[in-house]
Amino acid sequence: MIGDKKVLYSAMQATGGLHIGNYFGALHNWVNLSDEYECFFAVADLHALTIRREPAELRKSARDVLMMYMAAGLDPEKNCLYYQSSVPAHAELAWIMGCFTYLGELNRMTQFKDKSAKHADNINAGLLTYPVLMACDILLYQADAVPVGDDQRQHLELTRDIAERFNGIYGDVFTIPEAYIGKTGARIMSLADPSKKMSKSDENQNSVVYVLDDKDTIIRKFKRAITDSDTSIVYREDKPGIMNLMDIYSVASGKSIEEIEREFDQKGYGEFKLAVGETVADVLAPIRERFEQLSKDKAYVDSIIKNNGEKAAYFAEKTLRKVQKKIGLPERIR
Ligand code: ATP
Ligand code: LTN
Repeated sequence: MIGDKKVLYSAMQATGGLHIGNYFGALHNWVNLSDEYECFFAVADLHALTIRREPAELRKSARDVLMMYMAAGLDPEKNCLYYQSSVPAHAELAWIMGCFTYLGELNRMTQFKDKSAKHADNINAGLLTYPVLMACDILLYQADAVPVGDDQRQHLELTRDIAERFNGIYGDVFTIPEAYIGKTGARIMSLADPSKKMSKSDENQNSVVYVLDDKDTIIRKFKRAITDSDTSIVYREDKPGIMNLMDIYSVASGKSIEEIEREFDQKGYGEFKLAVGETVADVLAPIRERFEQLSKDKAYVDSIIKNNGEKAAYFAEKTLRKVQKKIGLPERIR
């Protein structure tokens, strides 16, 4: 708790532009929850290092993600929007908590297995210890709730296990966090292959709709989305492409799946895809506009990065000191 509010924490990696999976699966929920909680939203730039990056590109991605948080409606005066790398406590606690995490646990993580297969030439230790750093992000702020997409569920379970293990030895040091996973939009699939999640790193860029894509591009991508040889718009397991489009339409329009089935009864895929494209484009247009305005205001964004980085560090340091004391490390000299 901070004051009388529960704490909410989440982050996104600084890897390229955000797509509608990131937006509808995560960011959109953050905005809806932000009044209720004391919120910390980080740009996970240390996590982004697990994949080799051009320095200029990493710098740009990190800033773009932070501006996207603001453009999507998170007020930086009320929510702590900051760079993970601005707060050294993340990396320090990660070393300590790594000593409370088993190799077997890390080896089991599906994201580790997927990313190792994808980047077989660079299976670095960071890729394996990634969930430990993520756990520390969350635990440093004593977070109660962590809104993420479905793919992060396993990492959240590991976070709880590590925290409970630590608390079991040293007493109640950490709050045990709960994952918050939205009902719709938690798993947006690729438009080219509905068996895979939509991902920035997908080679086929037509399968990914970015928050900053313009209206024509968005509509074109939806028109090309893979469906099936049937014609009816119904939500059924054997129609994964249509299910995905219905999920996207539902979360973008606020309509239920039943309402959508009724709306498109007797109508064809062409009409449906156009409606999905237009609705998504309309939701994203104001975000794009605000993003463009923020891109021009360098001094303002710089001041947010600095002030919020300091605010985050204040809370994170408190937890880190407590942990150091509990485990028997000496008092810090500075
Ligand atoms: P990549 O696509 O390169 O694997 P990513 O987009 O999964 O990266 P992050 O930027 O770290 O990685 O994800 C940020 C948030 O977006 C997380 O909460 C994650 O669960 C959510 N998310 C990512 N992809 C999707 C998706 N396809 N559907 C729903 N939520 C998603
Ligand atoms: N691994 C997460 C990003 C992330 C995160 C976090 C999410 C890093 N630290 C802390 C929630 C809480 C991902 O979405 N790929």
